[in-house]
Amino acid sequence: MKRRDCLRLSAGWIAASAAGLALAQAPEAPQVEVWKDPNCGCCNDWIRHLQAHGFRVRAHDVGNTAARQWLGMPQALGSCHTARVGGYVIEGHVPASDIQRLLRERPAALGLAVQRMPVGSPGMDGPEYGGRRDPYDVLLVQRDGTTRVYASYHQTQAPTAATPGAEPGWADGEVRRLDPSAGKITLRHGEIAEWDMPPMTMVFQVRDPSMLQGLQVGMKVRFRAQKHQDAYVVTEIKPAP
Ligand SMILES: [Cu+2]
Repeated sequence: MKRRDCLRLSAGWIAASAAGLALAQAPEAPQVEVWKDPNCGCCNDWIRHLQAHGFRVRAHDVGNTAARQWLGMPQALGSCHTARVGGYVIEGHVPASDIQRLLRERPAALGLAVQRMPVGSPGMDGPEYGGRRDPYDVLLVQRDGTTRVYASYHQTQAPTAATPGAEPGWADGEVRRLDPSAGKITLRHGEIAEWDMPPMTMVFQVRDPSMLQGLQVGMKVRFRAQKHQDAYVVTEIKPAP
């Protein structure tokens, strides 16, 4: 329901249901202060995304229009939540990895913004959206309101691996471990461009344990996966041709 609230918020900024929120994280992690509507489900999902990436979050459930204004973020770049971390202002569903990069590189800027609420951005992703991923940009915003593109996501349906004969949307991998009782598979995979993920071996959930039937360790496979709140779920898998 939370995500549907989001869509309602985007249509008319109408609040729907309340959602709880865990705030405890490791004390050494950077703290993010977030201003948002108490009923914003996708704001809470974005906060969980930040927490999963090691940020501590302190939320103010007072709406974000006033905060956006006094923090100097242009209203035209507005989204459902406004945040402050390490002296920078963050507007909207900015990926945690871009905030980490911002804090590492520390450019002269006001902060980062993702305008409106693109489906497929962190907190606006997952099965509730049917795996839809709209293109969006993360903008680096200067104090005078000018912007430049800091990162782009989902701009093309580019092949996910540089392997000859690669299929758009499919990643190449090799089965390293099968765990049907837990519904998990460990895959060594090639680059997954749409997640900006280098080749690595990682554990995936599978949509349905029956998908693991017929697979063997060492087998080369092609698979599709979806990101759902920082977990990766394999939705389709087949032997590589
Ligand atoms: Cu939102």
